[in-house]
Amino acid sequence: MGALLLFAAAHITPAETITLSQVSPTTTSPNGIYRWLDAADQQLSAAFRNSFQYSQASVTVEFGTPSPTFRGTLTAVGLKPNFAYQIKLLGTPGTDSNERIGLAGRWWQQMWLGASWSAGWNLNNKGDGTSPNPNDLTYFETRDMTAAGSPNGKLYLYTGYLLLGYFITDAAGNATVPFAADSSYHVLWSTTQLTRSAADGPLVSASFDPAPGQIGYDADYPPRTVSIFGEWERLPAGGVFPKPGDYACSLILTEESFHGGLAYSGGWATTMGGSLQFRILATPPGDCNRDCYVNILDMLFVRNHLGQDPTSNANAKLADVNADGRVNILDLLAVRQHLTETCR
Ligand SMILES: [Ca+2]
Ligand SMILES: [Ca+2]
Repeated sequence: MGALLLFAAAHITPAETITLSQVSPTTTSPNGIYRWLDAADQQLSAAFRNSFQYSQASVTVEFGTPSPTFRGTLTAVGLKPNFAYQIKLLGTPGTDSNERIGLAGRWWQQMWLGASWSAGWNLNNKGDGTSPNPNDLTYFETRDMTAAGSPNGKLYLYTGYLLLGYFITDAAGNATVPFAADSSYHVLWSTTQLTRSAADGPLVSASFDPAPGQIGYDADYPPRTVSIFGEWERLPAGGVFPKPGDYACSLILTEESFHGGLAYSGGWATTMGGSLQFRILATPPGDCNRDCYVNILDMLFVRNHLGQDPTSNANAKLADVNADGRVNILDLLAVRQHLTETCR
């Protein structure tokens, strides 16, 4: 049976492309202050501060839909140079997509003050990484509380967002970044601030040597190599997938401010964004490699992770087909039960 199933056609995902445009810097930011330091905390020039506009940059996002994982490639030209950005999915409050995004990511909470919504804040208790996340419990406990006169009749306005990827631009402010909504991050850190733990996202490094005349600089700085990583929000990195379904939401780029207290450190300003629609397919039980087919490759996948702790890494979690906390022969049998099943 193996040979036939092994050569089942790969799942074909049509591609779509959107172009991002400048959006309000206060989106999921308490103050929306722009950052004018590169990823090594070196100051960009006054001339650049006075002339740069995100409306001058060009960012396109190509993504596949329908697909078992929302994934694609972001191509940016003319962002800030040597600069760290977050890639986020952003929900529209009150929609199903918003709730699914928040349940994979984070919650931005605004309170009705009688005449307007508060600027807002993040729910910030991610617990130990197991589900349910304490922030989700707060969301469920308070999302239906009412307030007379508020635009939605509710006391709180919840915006779900998912920090799913990150990158550093080159000296021209350009970047080409493959991304996948398979991880959930809290915020980014530089390795000069915090040591990356095994549970955090991958290191992204960049080397640059700014000098007068380069875009954004009028000072000569020494060569620097910067490494950043995403602090985990939900575990495991590489194994957090938004629920299947139809999504109507936005994809946004946020400046990473690294909790800086320096002049021009910024405040996680949102820069550019665009609305998009996509469908995340439900993978069948036993489709460990998430290619939409249950076949011999999934049996090999389980075999390669036998004995591993499903909480230790994303692949071991995917290999625990019956979700009993162990990867063993029962998972191989579970895959066999679902052989030939496909995505819905
Ligand atoms: Ca598969
Ligand atoms: Ca198992």
